[in-house]
Amino acid sequence: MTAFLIVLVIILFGITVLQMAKIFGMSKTPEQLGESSEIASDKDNNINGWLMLMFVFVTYAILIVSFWKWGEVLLPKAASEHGQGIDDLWLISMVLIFFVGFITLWLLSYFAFKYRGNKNNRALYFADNDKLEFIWTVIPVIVLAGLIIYGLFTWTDIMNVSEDEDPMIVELYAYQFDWRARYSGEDNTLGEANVRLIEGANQLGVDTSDPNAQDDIVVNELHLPLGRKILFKMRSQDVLHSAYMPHFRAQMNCVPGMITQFAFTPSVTTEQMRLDEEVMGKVSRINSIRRKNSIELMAKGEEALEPYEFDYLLLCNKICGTNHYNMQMKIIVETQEQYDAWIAQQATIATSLNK
Ligand SMILES: [Cu+2]
Repeated sequence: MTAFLIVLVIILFGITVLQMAKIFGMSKTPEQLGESSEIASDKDNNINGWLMLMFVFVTYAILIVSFWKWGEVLLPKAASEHGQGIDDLWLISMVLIFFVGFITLWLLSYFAFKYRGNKNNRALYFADNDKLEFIWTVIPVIVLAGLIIYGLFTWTDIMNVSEDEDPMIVELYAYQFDWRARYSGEDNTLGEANVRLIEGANQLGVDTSDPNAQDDIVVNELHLPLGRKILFKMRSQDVLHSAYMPHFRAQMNCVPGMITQFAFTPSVTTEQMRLDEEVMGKVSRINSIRRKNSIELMAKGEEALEPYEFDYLLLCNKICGTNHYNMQMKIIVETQEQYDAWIAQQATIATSLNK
């Protein structure tokens, strides 16, 4: 250890000496210095100036190409009532960011180019300008305050669930690495549950003696009736997960030991979404990739891929372990009648666990 420290001190001392030599060199007058390769010549300044200008155009070009080439992978229209609010907020923020970014990037690069070093130019001594500083402080303050206030209003609007809306209560249960949904049944009240009660078929640890739990229904495919407000109660069995339903613009963390919630009203059925032009375009692009891969697979004697059909998904958006990427559950939005017919066929806790 001592030897290491001594070596370290010697190295640091060497660096100090080198740095000091450099500083003394820089403090020499031009006459003492003569022509030195350490000092930028007008040729160097020209090259750097033009590079700065090219940088801004290359950045703009990359931006345009990215939008043109990958714009189609963005999410389709929102499938929930509050979704439009999120999309508007997103759009306004992005337009502002791109507008300001576009201008500031241009100013930065263009000024670096315009005022590139030149032996015949002298720098202007410019202390400050109160008016200019006032303008560039006040404008961002107003814009940011407006954005934040608008965002807060949108957030409270989405997160406040009033009793009169009479939301349907559904539990989303996350575990490594899958989801289960628990419908609260006729009474619209979930029975008590605790991970300590997990045993055998009682995968979610539902308290089977709780009267409220008797009509609860546990499923691995989420069906939602169109136009009905759903209040999701999230639980996690093991680690942090995040219930992410991108088409509904909804996301909430699932935290072990506590219940979090998020509510939304589905506004587009799965059938309707499949007929949406944008979604149909995505599906056909995905299927053309799958067809190409299928040809390769069949050449190797393997099975071809099934054609893809659009479905809403519940995904996990917290890196929760090795199979996180595949932690998903299908969501089907359907009419009230279709939903009623489906739920009537599902087994309640009373029939499946308390036989
Ligand atoms: Cu997860």
